[in-house]
Amino acid sequence: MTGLAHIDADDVDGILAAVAEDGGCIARNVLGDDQCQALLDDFSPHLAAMDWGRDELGYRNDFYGARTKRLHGLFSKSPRMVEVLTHPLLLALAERLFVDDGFADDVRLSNTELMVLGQDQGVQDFHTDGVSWRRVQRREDREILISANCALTPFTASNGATRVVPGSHRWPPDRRPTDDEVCLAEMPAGSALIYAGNVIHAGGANVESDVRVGLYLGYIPSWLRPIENQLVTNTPADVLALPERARRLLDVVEGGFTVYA
Ligand SMILES: O=C(O)CCC(=O)C(=O)O
Ligand SMILES: [Fe+2]
Repeated sequence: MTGLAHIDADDVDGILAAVAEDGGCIARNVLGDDQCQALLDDFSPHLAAMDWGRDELGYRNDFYGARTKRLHGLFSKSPRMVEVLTHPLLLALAERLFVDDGFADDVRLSNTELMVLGQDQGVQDFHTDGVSWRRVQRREDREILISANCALTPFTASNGATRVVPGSHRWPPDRRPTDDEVCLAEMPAGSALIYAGNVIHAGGANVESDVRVGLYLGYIPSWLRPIENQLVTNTPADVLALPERARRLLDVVEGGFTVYA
């Protein structure tokens, strides 16, 4: 299995072609070193206050794993999140996939999640992220989700780089990958794994003492229900203070109902 293509973040056409062909690729230079560090600094007190294997509300989630920490409500935790949310590459990808041909009038964020893998976290079960809307996923003959997993620390073979199955976005629902069909999303900090909602993937295993930190953002057509309610996970005043484009991405639309989107 050849690896995922590595493509510069300003090559939107190249990234879209790789997503169409393989179901995903690595976008280079999405975030700068200073942005990665500032985001890590902003999130670190929240991570320090959490136990491994439990979410912020104290619940276990077997799908996530026992040696991971997952943070939500990221807009109240870091003022730098708005730059990532409105990153020109991520908006261009979502608009080209969902808006340009009239599939939707606009795009929305489904959720953001800080995905921290600690030492001894094992591999995650293979899945697609589009399965969150499995009835729509089955019905639509196209992607309904485009995701970015931004590396805030390097992703390596031994610290849990995401496992991706190129081409699986076009597989029948019951096909399972064999080991030789799996690629690792190894990348330096500042790169991002860009992947389709229908592509099979899973978090890798971390056998290192350092944590692996991925910042996930998923974008959907505006008529689909986001899986995170940003007005619940964040302090509402923080969301309302964001610029208009960002608020709209978070489904805060003045006088509007998403049903018209
Ligand atoms: O941690 C990762 O690299 C991927 C995690 C993932 O795919 C998920 O939780 O949906
Ligand atoms: Fe996933």
